[in-house]
Amino acid sequence: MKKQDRMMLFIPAYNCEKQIVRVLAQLDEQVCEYFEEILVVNNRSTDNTEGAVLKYLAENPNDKIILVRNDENYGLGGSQKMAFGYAVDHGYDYVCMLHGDDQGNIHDFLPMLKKGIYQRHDCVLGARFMRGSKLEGYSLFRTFGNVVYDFIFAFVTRQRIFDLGSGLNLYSTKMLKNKFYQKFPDNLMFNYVMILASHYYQHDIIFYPVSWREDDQVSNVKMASQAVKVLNMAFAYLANKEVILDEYRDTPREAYTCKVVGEDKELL
Ligand SMILES: Nc1nc2c(ncn2[C@@H]2O[C@H](COP(=O)(O)OP(=O)(O)O)[C@@H](O)[C@H]2O)c(=O)[nH]1
Ligand SMILES: [Mg+2]
Repeated sequence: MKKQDRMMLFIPAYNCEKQIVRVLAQLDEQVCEYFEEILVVNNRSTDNTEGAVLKYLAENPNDKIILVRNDENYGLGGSQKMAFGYAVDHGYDYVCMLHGDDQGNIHDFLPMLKKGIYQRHDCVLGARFMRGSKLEGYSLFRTFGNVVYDFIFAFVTRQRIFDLGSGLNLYSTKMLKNKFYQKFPDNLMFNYVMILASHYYQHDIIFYPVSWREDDQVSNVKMASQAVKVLNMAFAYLANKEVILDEYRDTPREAYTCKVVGEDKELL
């Protein structure tokens, strides 16, 4: 008999005091059944994100949820590196990410988890631009821009791409163990380089349609400047695959660590 898969969820959170409680409210019994542990990763928010989580937990105790704070602001990519390292070190088989700003819904992944689809791939990437996806509050221009970029990355990586980086993904820790991602950008471009890396390292990725909404969230993606950078990255990789081994970070660091909020306990 196959042993039970050990799975954890992490929720990167940065300045989303209003949205994070709605994300926590998504974590009902049905969801918690799949995850042994749920790490809410406060990436040094400057608003009351942490207070909002603590208040929610005081009112709705859930002993699977642990609130941690990164030792520095690591960006979204850095927060993922921290959580990936944590998942590997703690013996998890899979690590799932759900953004803390309540644009996605973890319930979209439940049928996929139930069917065990993740067991046959290195990662399952939530896709906003695929048959079955649902978008709310996204302009036609933005959707079109994303689809064009998906095509460009598909051309570069010779596989179908339906999203360059949504906020709901699941990774097998087998693929993460060697830390191939360590020098990837610490910012929001982390996931774009992960797509290029899937080609370089021949990861088996699949896309799974999810819903995504934008209502009261503030996107930090600076669209125009990022769009150019991302394009450059894709074409640099097309020209020379070995660029994937380069240093992509502005501030290279040795380690990505965090502590449990309210305790001095080092978690990594
Ligand atoms: N922008 C940003 N987001 C972070 C950071 N650390 C964690 N996050 C979380 O990462 C998620 C994605 O960021 P967001 O700006 O909403 O990007 P987008 O939704 O992809 O347009 C949000 O849930 C943030 O709370 C960080 O340093 N910067
Ligand atoms: Mg967002």
